[in-house]
Amino acid sequence: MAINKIERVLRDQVTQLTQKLSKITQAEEIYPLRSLYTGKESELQKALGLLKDLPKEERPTAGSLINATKRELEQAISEKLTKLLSEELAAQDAVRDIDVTAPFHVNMPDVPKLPRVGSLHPLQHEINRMLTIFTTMGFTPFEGREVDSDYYVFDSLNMPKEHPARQNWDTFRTEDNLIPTPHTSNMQVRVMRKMKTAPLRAVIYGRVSRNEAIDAVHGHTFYQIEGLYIDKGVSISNMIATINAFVEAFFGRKVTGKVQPGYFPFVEPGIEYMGQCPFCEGAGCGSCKHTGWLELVGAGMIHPSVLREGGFDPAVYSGFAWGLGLDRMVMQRNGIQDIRSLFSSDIRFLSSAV
Ligand code: FA5
Repeated sequence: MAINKIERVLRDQVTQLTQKLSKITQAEEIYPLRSLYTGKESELQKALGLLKDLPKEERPTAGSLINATKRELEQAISEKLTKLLSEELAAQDAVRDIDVTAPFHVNMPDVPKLPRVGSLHPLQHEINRMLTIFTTMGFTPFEGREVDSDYYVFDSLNMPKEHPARQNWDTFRTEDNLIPTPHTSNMQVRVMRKMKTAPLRAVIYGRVSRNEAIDAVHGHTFYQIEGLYIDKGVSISNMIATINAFVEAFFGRKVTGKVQPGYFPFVEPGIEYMGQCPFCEGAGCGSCKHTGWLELVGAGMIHPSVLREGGFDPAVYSGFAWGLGLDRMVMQRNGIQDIRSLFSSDIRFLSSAV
């Protein structure tokens, strides 16, 4: 082939490619053109193969013509590709609402999602918070027992056999006559015997079970946090101040509290600590059953027989104890309507509750 014929073929290639590129609207249509006009089977490559058949003096001119055409073809392809890709990205950005603070997969829906990372159960999260508050106040944490003997659950707490108050903590029994603990108070005497010396400040968290008719605020299995404080000259006002300080730290705001009499055989006197409902501030709402108050804690001054059972002389020492219902406080703090949600395995609830 003569040099002018090669020149014509190459010019024709440039014209053809320019026309085709002008009609293309999608970046992906360009890739086949690239191989057609610059790949191994292209006219350009064939022209290169013909160089050896040209007269020697024409070869440099033909060679630089082929190289110049190659650059021209590649440049046309690359400019068009860049233009189409940036138009496509701009179009995607226009319809996509970009949140620059979000994890990357939120803005890039085509990218596979990051694996789900687990989180603490809402109850465990709140147990940790409560324990942090109490340890900051100087209390030593203990874990309760889920199964215990008749002695620790009842007798040690001033409830001998046939005591009618045992019915308040009706529960189940194993065949070996062990009791799934109905309250964390079973740990009181055990902790007193373990710590032995005053001042004694202990907080016990545990899962408890009761033979209970279940509803939105009653579970058959729930959590309690028990507290014990024993020293010389401990008074009921120390107890109320301690509970007040905890409740305010837990809810993160000032909570008006009130105390009303309550009966528990292991304390004298016994009280129920009511907090003004944090949702309606006393006006009355669904969360507080329209009373304006929430029963937060059962508490009282430790009964002399229980102190004695734990190894403390009631003539020298006094102290207070409380038992709070963790689930109910978590419900109140987080606006959770039904205690059963805390035992469900609904991942949407579990990952959003706290
Ligand atoms: C007791 O269990 C006493 N041991 C508390 C105590 C400890 C009093 C130390 C004095 C000294 P009570 O049965 O009221 O008390 O339960 C305490 C708290 O547990 C209640 O205020 C409530 O918040 C929670 N609670 C009781 N029953 C249930 C239930 N079925 N479901 C969820 N929470 C419950």
